[in-house]
Amino acid sequence: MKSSTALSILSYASSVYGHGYLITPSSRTRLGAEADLDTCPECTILEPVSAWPDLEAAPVGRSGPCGYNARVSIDYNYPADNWGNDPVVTYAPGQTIDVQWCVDHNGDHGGMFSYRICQDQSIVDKLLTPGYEPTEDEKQAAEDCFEEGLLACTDVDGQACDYSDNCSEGEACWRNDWFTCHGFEAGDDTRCKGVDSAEYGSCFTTISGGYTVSKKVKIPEGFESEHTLLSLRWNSFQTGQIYLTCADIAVVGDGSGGDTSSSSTTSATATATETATETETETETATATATACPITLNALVETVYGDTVKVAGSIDELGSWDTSSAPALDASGYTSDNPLWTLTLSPGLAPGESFEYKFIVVDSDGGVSWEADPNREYTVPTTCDAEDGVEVGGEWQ
Ligand SMILES: [Cu+2]
Repeated sequence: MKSSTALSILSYASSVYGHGYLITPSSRTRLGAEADLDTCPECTILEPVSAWPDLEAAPVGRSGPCGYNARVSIDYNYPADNWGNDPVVTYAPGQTIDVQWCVDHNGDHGGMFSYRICQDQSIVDKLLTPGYEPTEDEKQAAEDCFEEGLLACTDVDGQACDYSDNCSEGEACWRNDWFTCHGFEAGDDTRCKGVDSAEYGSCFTTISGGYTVSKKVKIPEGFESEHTLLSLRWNSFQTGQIYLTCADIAVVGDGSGGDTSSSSTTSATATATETATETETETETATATATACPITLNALVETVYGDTVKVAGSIDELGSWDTSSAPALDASGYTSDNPLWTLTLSPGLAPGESFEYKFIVVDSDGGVSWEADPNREYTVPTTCDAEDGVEVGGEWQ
């Protein structure tokens, strides 16, 4: 269905607050909010522009592929103290990953959205250089590259890819390689919040509380980068607004984070190869050690936005009980039904090695909550599949 109301609604666009931003992987904007520097992460808006029906028509201007938040005068297109200096997560080439953004209750403008990766490192590097403010031309060149690197909905096996209810066949928005929010006529489950139909407040916004919007995308096969960007572009249907946000990620042979439904044979092979290499170096010192065993630590714990779950334990890999050295688990598989935080130690630990550990929750102010006694204990089995490894942990205790 095509609606003719888009243009008339445009006139009150500036008075409609709300909107949205990328939360998984953790975007620069999210990090800005967590650092209390950005008091409205959902307000990084490119406006007023033509956002519909041609999704790629509007130039990005100063917003660039990572966004400019005029409300707090933050340009997210280059690193600052609290974002942009390191990848927040590592994926593997060809991996299917969970991605999620957060739409504000008062600013759910419907429309369509896409995730993109620019494979030209020299272009992305312009957005990765601390202190270097990219020009509008450089931002646009980057945006053009991101649009070329669309991570199509249709690239993920089994994922439903729909056309927008607010678009008619023949219009430029009639495409299902982008993701679509629901139309405006579907009762209460409308628009972007209708994608997940998650609970109110399932993610953090400052205006009136948010709803998650979750999808899967596939990292391109054969693409690797030690530091690159994943960018979200959401084109509003209701208003002349586009929302741009990006997250710093790495894409390398074995990955380590967001490991959902990783079915890529290349990544499995890469992991096995690296494990073998690592083992060779270990055997120089340890005699006749079998291959290292990858240990996946799973914690089922309900957290609030801004919390991080970490694992502290008796061995170096777990920070030797020092909470500031404890590695963080990854929440990219977290849902309200299955509040899973996970971390894989890879290549892993030596068979027979024993350790103790506890999960901890670190809140956004740095406060640490420990699991109850006793410590969890684990001994790595003497036989271990070097690819699958073992899983330990469980529900918060
Ligand atoms: Cu808005």
